[in-house]
Amino acid sequence: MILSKKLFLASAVLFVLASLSFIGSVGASSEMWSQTYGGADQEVAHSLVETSDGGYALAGYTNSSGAGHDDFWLVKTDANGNMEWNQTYDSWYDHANSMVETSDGGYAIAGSTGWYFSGIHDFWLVKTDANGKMEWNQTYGESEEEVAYSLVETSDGGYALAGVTDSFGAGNYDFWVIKTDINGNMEWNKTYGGAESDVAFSLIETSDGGFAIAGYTGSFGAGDYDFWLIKTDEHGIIPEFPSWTILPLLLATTLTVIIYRKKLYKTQTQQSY
Ligand SMILES: [Ca+2]
Ligand SMILES: [Ca+2]
Ligand SMILES: [Ca+2]
Ligand SMILES: [Ca+2]
Repeated sequence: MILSKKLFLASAVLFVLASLSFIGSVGASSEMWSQTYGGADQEVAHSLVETSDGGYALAGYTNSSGAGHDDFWLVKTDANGNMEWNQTYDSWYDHANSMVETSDGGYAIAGSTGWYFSGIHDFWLVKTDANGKMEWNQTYGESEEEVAYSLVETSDGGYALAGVTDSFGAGNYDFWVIKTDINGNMEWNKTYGGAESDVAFSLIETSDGGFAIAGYTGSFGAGDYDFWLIKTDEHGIIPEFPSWTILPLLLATTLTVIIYRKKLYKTQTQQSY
């Protein structure tokens, strides 16, 4: 009798625990969902942010909507992934690779625009308002391949983009970093690389106001491609041993040698008496 009572109690406890874990799992599953966005042709998302209103923004390209020939595609959803609006941006063949929600509540989207075949793209930067309406756009590049893979809004309100260039630098693809003002006007640009292929995929503004850029290098490292991380100052310059320190160091060394030799001569002269 006592045993069956204990069994009953144990079963009751187990039942309550099982029920609680079931309720818990139902609660957790309600947080999970999936959504698709697109038409009959190709849509590819390359960048995602959680927006300040608790929703999401996705950027990539679409072939189904817009002007055709691949357009930048920005999709804004609510917290459950329900599309609130979407916008396409067309220049030519346009692939968005990186997107940020900007401090004014809008969006900045970076990628490439150009002919379908690789080799003659340029960086393309599109700035929109909070509803995805284009405010301005800028292209950067020359006759060879340029593709932007990474974008940040900088602390001064401008933008920094990183990617690859074949028009400038040491040849055979180099890191290319562009710093712009708040309207996308280029303030400076820098290339980093050697004779082989060097491609930047990610850029951050560092806490000291400089930049760190990562990608792969075929020019340096242990062979084939290696991770490559570059740290620069706020102007994209890699700090080196400052050249102005060389002359004072040389003068100080020369003076020391002269004084030492004079002392030595004096000692030798005194000893000769
Ligand atoms: Ca599709
Ligand atoms: Ca297009
Ligand atoms: Ca180009
Ligand atoms: Ca190179």
